Amino acid sequence: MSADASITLVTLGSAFGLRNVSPFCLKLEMLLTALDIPFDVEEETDPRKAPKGKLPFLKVDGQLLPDSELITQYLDERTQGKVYAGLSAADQAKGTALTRLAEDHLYWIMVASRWLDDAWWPNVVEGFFHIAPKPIRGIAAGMARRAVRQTYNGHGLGRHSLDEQADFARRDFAAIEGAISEDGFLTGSGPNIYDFTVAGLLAGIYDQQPPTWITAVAQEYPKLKDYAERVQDNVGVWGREQ
Ligand SMILES: N[C@@H](CCC(=O)N[C@@H](CS)C(=O)NCC(=O)O)C(=O)O
Repeated sequence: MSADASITLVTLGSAFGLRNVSPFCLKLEMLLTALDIPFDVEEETDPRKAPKGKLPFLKVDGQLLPDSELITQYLDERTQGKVYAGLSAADQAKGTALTRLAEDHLYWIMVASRWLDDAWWPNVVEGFFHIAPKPIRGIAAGMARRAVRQTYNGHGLGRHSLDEQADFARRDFAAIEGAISEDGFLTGSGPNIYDFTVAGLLAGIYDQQPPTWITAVAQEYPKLKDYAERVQDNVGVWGREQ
């Protein structure tokens, strides 16, 4: 793929007051913008149409690249190392650990706070399934909800009480807060891929409308909200509807 190949980012659309409802999609939108790479955005409501059944994916001159982390590696190669430029081995180790915390742990608690709370569930049906024909909307939504519950239980988090899940989230938030440097970012004096990952997730947690229970837990960490705002402001890409 040539370095000037045209790029389309295929993302989930808007829902819950969020312009970009997926943290993985928002991360790549931030990264492409920060790298100054021109790109188009295409919305896809059905992740099953993605090469690995998850969004985002990238279209590069007709070729489909799945997975935000693999896409990040591709963008690093395409820009001759700009994604990780200036980051020491220690920075990258810290960033990778925080990425795993955000994407493989905290993300799932956020998903559960949307999908598995009976009081919030109607927002998911409205936000994600409004395009399904009315007669099958409830069935399609119910099947997807069962799959999320199964995944959450398989992860292990779903086997804990709500109070315990909230405390897991608190420890994640506290870890991120403790990782923010004096310069206001995770590593270095400006935002980079690791900030896009973490702040992209926090943006959805703070700005989702109506708030879920994890939003209330996150409000206990005002410095994190400031951090998420700082990253979005710095790159000029916001998760919420402006
Ligand atoms: N590891 C993937 C995760 C992407 C992901 O989980 N995307 C969600 C939307 S936020 C999705 O497509 N879920 C659909 C499904 O799991 O069926 C990445 O980094 O791109």
